[in-house]
Amino acid sequence: MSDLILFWHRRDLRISDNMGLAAARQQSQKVVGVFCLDPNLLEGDDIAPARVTYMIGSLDALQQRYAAAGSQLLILHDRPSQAIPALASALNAQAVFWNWDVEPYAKERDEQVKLTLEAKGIAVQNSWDQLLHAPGEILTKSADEPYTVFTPFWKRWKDLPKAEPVETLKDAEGLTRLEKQTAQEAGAIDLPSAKDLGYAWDNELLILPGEKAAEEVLEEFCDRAINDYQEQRNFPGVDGTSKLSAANKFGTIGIRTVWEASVRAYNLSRSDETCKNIQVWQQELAWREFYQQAMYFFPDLANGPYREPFQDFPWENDQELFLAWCEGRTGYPIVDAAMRQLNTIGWMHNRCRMIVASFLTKDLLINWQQGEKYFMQKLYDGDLSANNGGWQWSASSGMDPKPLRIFNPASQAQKFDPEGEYIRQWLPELSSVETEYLVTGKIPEDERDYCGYPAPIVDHKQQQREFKRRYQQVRGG
Ligand code: FAD
Ligand code: FO1
Repeated sequence: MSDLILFWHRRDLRISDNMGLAAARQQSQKVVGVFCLDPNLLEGDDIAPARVTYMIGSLDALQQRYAAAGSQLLILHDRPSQAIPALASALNAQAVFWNWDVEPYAKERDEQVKLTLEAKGIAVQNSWDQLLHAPGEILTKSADEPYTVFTPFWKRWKDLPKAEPVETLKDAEGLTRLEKQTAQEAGAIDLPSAKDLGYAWDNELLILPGEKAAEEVLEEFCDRAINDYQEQRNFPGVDGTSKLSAANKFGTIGIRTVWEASVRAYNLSRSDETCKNIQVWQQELAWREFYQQAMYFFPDLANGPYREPFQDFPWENDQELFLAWCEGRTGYPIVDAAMRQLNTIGWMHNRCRMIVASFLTKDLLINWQQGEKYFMQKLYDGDLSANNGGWQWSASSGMDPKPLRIFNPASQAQKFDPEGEYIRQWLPELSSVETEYLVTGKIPEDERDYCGYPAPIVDHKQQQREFKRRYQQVRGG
């Protein structure tokens, strides 16, 4: 057996600050990367063209990084349980390394691959990489159980020491580079485009793919907006958030690097006010970890509501209303602007994700799982744990202790888009309508007709009452 180690990338599409890759590199000079285009994932019905485009662009960048480091990233296209062991055998590798993931599918896939490799006498080594604190590291003091409420989790999470970024292939000269023929014989293919995989996306992506671009976005955010984050993050018309979500999802940046940048900004800040702003951003990173540890310990979250009574909620599920929501034709300007943003750029501001999710569930009485799926079909940062967590929070079906939260679209717009800037940006047909009408949603009928904009498809007050009635019913109260 050779001293070659294969490193299998999945949602860690970078070389820097990669725990598993660093471990592989420590053990051998000969490290070759591999990514497996997985039909189980790519042929699912919850995939967004924008997300696959970001992923493929990041793989292209990663191949270049490997080449510059004197090694290479091989691409396979088959079921991992078959393709990874076959490649490891063909290359006579001594071991395959990868980073663990929290998702139910990942756990099952990885177990199969591990068993097949070990049956062939090929070693497996795994690391936690995508989280600052791995699942199980933070458990309740009283019962040693996973946290199901965010605030106490955050209190523990923020005070625990965090690992520094790890060095990986900085000194990579002299790594193995396989002959093209050897790689091909072992099953490697050229990287296809997202279009070749059936996911055409012609619009720009919110941020450029790849490791270098993610590092630049982080740096730019720390210079530009982190100091005002708390004040700015709620206004969808303001560029006040990091836009790092797809980079965090696909690991084009290491989470330790992200954390380190926020600590650097904190140490440079000159007022308590700025420190508070930065800590609010760090809290969002903790939400990401909270939802991931929840998915790890409660995989059933992926299949339905956390709160049992919600399994029998009498949803209306009117598909015409659902279609109007998807296409941004509800007659509620803030909701429609947000859905058009999602459909156009594959990203939606967090405030608006909460508004449209509340609207779908509490105004249209549609099962949140339909919204969850639609988001996954559109979001370039779509991530099972964060998306499911956000939807269960909005639908009041999740772990959140303050369950019944109903957003009034008009008050939300008045508060967070007071000049109607965001609404006008995404609903240009309403650009000449007075701000007052835009934010309250009460556009006079003749103006609506003139602009070709629909009347509200439901009455918020009435639907709110109806939702509450049904909610009491399932809770038996
Ligand atoms: P920033 O405000 O700069 O936050 C920094 C990072 O923290 C983000 O990049 C992200 O990785 C993480 N983060 C921020 N807020 C949350 C949160 N509430 N939960 C978990 N992680 C968070 N986020 C996703 O990454 N993927 C999703 O599929 C997703 N779906 C959502 C669905 C709903 C219904 C809701 C309410 C929220 C969802 N979020 C999701 C969370 C949040 O909206 C996005 O992470 C955020 O808008 C991304 O923009 P940003 O990178 O500029 O965030
Ligand atoms: N990971 C892979 O290893 N291969 C893929 O083909 C792949 C496609 C993909 C598409 C959309 C998406 O959101 C993620 C994708 N990922 C892919 C990453 C995926 O999140 C991880 O593999 C998880 O571990 C799966 O549970």
